[in-house]
Amino acid sequence: MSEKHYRNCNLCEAICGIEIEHENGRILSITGDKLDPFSRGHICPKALALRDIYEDPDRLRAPVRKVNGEWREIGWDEAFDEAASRLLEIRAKYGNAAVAVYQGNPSVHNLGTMLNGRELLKALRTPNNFSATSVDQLPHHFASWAMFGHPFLIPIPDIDRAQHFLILGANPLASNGSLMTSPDIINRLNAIKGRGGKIVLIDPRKTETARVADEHHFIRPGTDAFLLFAMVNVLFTEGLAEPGRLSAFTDGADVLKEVSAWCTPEIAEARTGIAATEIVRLAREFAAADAAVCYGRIGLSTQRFGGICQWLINAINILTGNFDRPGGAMFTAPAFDLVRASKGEIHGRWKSRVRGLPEFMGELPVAAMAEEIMMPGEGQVRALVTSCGNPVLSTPNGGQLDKALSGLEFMVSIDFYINETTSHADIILPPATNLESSHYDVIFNSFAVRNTAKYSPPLFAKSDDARYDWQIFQELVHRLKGANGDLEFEPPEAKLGLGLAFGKYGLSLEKLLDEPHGIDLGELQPCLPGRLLTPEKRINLAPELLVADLDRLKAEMAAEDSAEFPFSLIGRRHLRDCNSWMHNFEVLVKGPDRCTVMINDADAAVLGLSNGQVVEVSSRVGTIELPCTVTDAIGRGTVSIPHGYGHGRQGSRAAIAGQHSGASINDLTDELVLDELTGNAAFSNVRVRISA
Ligand SMILES: Nc1nc2c(c(=O)[nH]1)N[C@H]1C(S)=C(S)[C@@H](COP(=O)(O)OP(=O)(O)OC[C@H]3O[C@@H](n4cnc5c(=O)[nH]c(N)nc54)[C@H](O)[C@@H]3O)O[C@H]1N2
Ligand SMILES: Nc1nc2c(c(=O)[nH]1)N[C@H]1C(S)=C(S)[C@@H](COP(=O)(O)OP(=O)(O)OC[C@H]3O[C@@H](n4cnc5c(=O)[nH]c(N)nc54)[C@H](O)[C@@H]3O)O[C@H]1N2
Ligand code: SF4
Ligand SMILES: [Mo]
Repeated sequence: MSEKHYRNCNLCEAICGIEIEHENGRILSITGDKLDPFSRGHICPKALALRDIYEDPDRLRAPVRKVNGEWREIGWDEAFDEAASRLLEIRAKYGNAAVAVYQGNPSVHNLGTMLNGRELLKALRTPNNFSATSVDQLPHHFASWAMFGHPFLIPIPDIDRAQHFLILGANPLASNGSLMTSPDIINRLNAIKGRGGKIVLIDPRKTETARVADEHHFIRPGTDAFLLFAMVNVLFTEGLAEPGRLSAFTDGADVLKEVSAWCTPEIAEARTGIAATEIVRLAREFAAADAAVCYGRIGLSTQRFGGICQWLINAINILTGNFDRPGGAMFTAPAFDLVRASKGEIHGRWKSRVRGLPEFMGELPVAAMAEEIMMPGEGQVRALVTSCGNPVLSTPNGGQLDKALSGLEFMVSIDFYINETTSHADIILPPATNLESSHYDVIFNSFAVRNTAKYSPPLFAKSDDARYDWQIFQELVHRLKGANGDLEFEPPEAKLGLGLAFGKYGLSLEKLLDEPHGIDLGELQPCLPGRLLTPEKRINLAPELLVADLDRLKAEMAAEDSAEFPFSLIGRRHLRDCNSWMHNFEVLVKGPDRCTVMINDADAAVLGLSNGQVVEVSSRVGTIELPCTVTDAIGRGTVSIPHGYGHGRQGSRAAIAGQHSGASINDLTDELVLDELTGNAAFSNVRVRISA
């Protein structure tokens, strides 16, 4: 007799509820859980790959150690002992800075690494702490910290009640939504239109999301800060800045008015390519809508002015009174709340050794990781611990990092794949898969368009000689601390249970276990000024650090187009990709080659390129070759390449991914070009040349 198991898919931020039918340890089917109050039965094709990950013969099931370039399976104790003793030895010889850490994206999709990952950082005491945050959402954290007093107080678009949705640099129809956990996004967007609302999209490419939008505007990559400033300018000059009840606890409107005066719609037109009259209309329509919300994601946070962009998006929502109200930008009230007390000063407490880039939230920008490994001198990184990541494919100038990693004295990776990064490790510690682990989404419930809660026990018991991520962390910490005696494991449920009990809804694991489809906790609720964590519980519309960054933006106005690299490169996501690590499953990679460079048909004609032709793309940093897709769905002068490909490198071990290797966009992206304020990588508007 087959049985049914319910859980959340943890592959992307949408946290869809899934129903898994299984019998005798075999998965028969994976479908959407119609009774999940949040996702209502929706899933995407990636959910099916949960089975493929579990069954994948290329997935590591036991620790491996590299001996003369060959991988050999070893026992767990030997692996832990060796990893910890090598790290301690290197730290004793060169100091704390010599051991660096990189934590990748799946860390935040994993209950164990989320609740137990910090202990490893504490035990290592290193200033060289890196993560995927600085190639992703760092500007959101920065703006939230500066304006609301906590990096995790990120406003979420209340799209279920919005009447006007202005989207910049996000493609939720491919990504399924980000910092806007919203399963079944297509129906949620269609519902906006169904109730007479409007969706406006600003994107250098006419994306999948453009198909559901009422309006799409091409924009020159990297210029959104000008557009947003001009919109703020229009709101002030036309008397549309009316924060309403927010005024009672908002400071800095005068300063913002003053510092936005220079950026007229005409100035913004010259930079963005969007007509001044259209910019004025965008601002007026936004202000006039019943409930409007402005939202900007990866395309905005991974550009040179990512911090300014996220600041101004918040400002536009606040100035028009569309903040902390239904249908606007709102804070969540998750059952397990990450936002409790103010974190105080979390910026610039230390700097990176080589380039002097500032720390934020205890991390340094990952764009500096390779140079910290390569540059000799005191404080040089000699050893690296990675978990859940593949920075060789996912961080700027990955080619340089690839070389840097081979110069390390020691590297240990916590990962179940030998990928382009972990192939450099001396030891790999593979955790059990998600289906063998329990799950509660502490992160994405904090960024969701609705408050819900769900706990899922493991589908299958892990084998006795497998380890969970959190056990791997605890084994390493135990040894790094030189603790005596046997290790007593503390499962993440301990912290989870406490957090739920102290949370707003007083939930418990027992209550959640009774509700396998999840519990609906309702729509987002207004909560200000109470939830603010700034010293006086007031919103700061004009934080000094952000205002000061304006000089850098103004200097940009004088910037000339590069004759050597005339094209502007941006990224893209496809529904069946998941960053760098889901290319080893036939269900997801079948069909036409997706790793192509998209180019506008008029540009292709000038260069004499035909669809499918292999072209060379070069930047200051490197050159790659890949086929081109000629299309009118991308603006002139802009080209687009997806990230996460480039599996042809030596050493990685994933048979199917190897047959769909593609090329890595991050062999072109530049580690020296970043948002200097926040330290986030600037993947949008990388200057490139295209040749046949
Ligand atoms: N040019 C360009 N580059 C980009 C982006 C872009 O838009 N353009 N996007 C950036 C963004 S937003 C992100 S988040 C990063 C992602 O970049 P990374 O976080 O560095 O890489 P991933 O591709 O997510 O790699 C995930 C690795 O984690 C492993 N893994 C999966 N689940 C688990 C688990 O439960 N436990 C453990 N221990 N390991 C696991 C997988 O096997 C895989 O090896 O890429 C960034 N890079
Ligand atoms: N299928 C799939 N889903 C995913 C992922 C995946 O790899 N595959 N990754 C997950 C992760 S880690 C993340 S962080 C989220 C990201 O979620 P999204 O932010 O929705 O990601 P993208 O689909 O890359 O959309 C970014 C959009 O920004 C546009 N853009 C690029 N540069 C600019 C610019 O300068 N200005 C403007 N206005 N737009 C610009 C691009 O054309 C693109 O359409 O997706 C998550 N979901
Ligand atoms: S959208 Fe797809 S990958 Fe994301 S949680 Fe849902 S089923 Fe999983
Ligand atoms: Mo991401």
